[in-house]
Amino acid sequence: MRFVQSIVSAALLSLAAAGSSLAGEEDLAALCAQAEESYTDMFGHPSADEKGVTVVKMFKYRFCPPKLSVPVGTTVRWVNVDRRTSHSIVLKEEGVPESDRLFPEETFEFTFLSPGDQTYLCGPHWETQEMIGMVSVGE
Ligand SMILES: [Cu+2]
Repeated sequence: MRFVQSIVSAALLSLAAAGSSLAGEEDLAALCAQAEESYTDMFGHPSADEKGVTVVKMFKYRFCPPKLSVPVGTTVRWVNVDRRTSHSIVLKEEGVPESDRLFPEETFEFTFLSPGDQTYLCGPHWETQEMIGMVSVGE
């Protein structure tokens, strides 16, 4: 688990650094709009239409949205809306194994039952591309 803890420390530092760049946030907003377009192309409806889950898209080495606030008991569905790249989900604080590689249009779900900020990573891209996200789980 020591390796996982050290990658999470690096992830948190990266997340803090990313949040300090306003230009970066504007770029991310544009990128996430593209991610939503890709989602609609793939599934025929907006991601907000999914029932019973909150969707996070994986697109061009980013999570969209990168930070999410949800109540306890929420199921998050990560969806790969890239055309070629595969991604994975590492939920280190939850102690679950890394997901399988998710190819385009594939999904992974997790239900958050404990409150707190849960940082997560894309296994193949967190280090090289800073592909890192957070779910803030409320009481
Ligand atoms: Cu990835």
